[in-house]
Amino acid sequence: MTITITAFERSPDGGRGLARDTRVRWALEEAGLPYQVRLLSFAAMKQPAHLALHPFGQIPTYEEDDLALFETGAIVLHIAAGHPGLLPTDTVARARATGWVFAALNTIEPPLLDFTTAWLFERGEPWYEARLPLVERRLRGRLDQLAAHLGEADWLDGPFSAGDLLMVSVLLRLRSSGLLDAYPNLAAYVARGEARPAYQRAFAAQLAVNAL
Ligand code: GTB
Repeated sequence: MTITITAFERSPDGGRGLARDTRVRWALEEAGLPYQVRLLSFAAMKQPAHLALHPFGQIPTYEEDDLALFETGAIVLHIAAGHPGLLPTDTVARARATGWVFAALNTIEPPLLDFTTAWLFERGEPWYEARLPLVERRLRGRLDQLAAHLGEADWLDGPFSAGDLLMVSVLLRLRSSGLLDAYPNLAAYVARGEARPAYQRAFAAQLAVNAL
């Protein structure tokens, strides 16, 4: 079985690991699966060959024999379903861990993206001063709840899972804002995720592309 994923030929973050191929690389590393990477320019991502794999012309995609997938959550869940280490085998525990995959992508990531988009890209807009506190308040509300749930635990629900992999990946995007400083347990949670050897390998692999 040959696995091929797609990634930016040149990531806008210069290799800080924030593009979503890092999440897929991390899952593959946790599962111990070798993979190849097809690097794409922004122009190539909008060409028919890539649109046939990803209808929205984005990265990452995942190809394995005759299966082609897009959407990071679906890709991570597919990897997790077939290999130990990312989802519990017990049916109930597995369902709960899957819930955290959706919580990361559906509950935490949207307000986080609203905040980071405003903070990074909308400073020049006439409504910026009014919008930033609004999106920050919404995000802090979710972070308060997430921090309360995590408490002093290492991971969100028992052992490390795909839900943690995606939650840590989502939270990592807050690093430059300093917002996580107010949540020591979430900051420590992110650091625990980053310290995993599989994350380190994934990060190094995407950095190697962008350091070229
Ligand atoms: N819902 C999809 C998924 O989860 O797979 C979203 C995929 C997505 O947003 N892909 C982005 C993309 O292809 C790259 S990851 N964008 C190009 C386009 O839409 O034309 C998002 C991303 C990009 C850059 C940074 N960065 O530089 O910090 C961080 C995250």
